[in-house]
Amino acid sequence: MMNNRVSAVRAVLFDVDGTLADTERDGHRLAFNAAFEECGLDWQWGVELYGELLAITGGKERIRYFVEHYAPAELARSGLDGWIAGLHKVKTRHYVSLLESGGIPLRPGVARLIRHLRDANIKIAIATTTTPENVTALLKSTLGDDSPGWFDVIGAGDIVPGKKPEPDIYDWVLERLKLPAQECIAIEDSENGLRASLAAGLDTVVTVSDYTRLQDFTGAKLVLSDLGEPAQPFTVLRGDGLDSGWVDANLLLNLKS
Ligand code: XBP
Ligand code: MG
Repeated sequence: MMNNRVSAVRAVLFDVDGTLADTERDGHRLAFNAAFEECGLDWQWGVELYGELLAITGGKERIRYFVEHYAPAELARSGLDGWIAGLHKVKTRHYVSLLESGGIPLRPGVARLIRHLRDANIKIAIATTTTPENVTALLKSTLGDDSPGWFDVIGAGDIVPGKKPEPDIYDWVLERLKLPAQECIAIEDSENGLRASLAAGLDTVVTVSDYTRLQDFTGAKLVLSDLGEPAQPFTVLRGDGLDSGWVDANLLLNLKS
């Protein structure tokens, strides 16, 4: 049998929502609701409904799905796409200000792994469906003002035609990294994200979040509770955690065997 083992991991591609931070339930959801209120809509996305709506990636796409299924009278609006885009802009303003107030911390192990990869000269990149301003605001509010510059490539939002589970954003980032997928690893939290990373040819580690833990992670190299810290080791949900308690360059390289 051919040995596909690579001698190095050259880049780690991070998803954002659910992976870097638990942003959905108490971040994006609240920002959507604040935007609805500001725009005079009586819509309220509860925790459970939002879990259902998360199957649709992209905030504008999610609003459209909601209109189609829960508020179809709005479909008669002229310029529906523009109206949704305007509503989503208001949502982004609320979300960014929530982040700027320090509202959402990084998940366990995220800051440690990012710093460790930089020290190990392994490139880091972002591949997300969310709006670019959201990524910058999250990174700045948690890792400091210069942290967006630590990333070799940040791929976000509408720069590609197909959102996850399409592989487009991962393909876009890999192209800019100028690296083959075999030399990289993706870190994801959701089934849609995993489908996207696998379709781009990336070995993927999944760290589950509250909304995603029951999803189908077939094809992931490793499914973990989180990235782990020496003082707070991860739990392995699927795969071989190599008796380690936290994700580091060594563990990622071992996944390549
Ligand atoms: C998650 C998403 C996004 C966010 C909301 O992206 O699907 O749509 O829920 O952000 P990922 P926007 O897991 O790829 O980071 O409203 O800006 O789309
Ligand atoms: Mg995600």
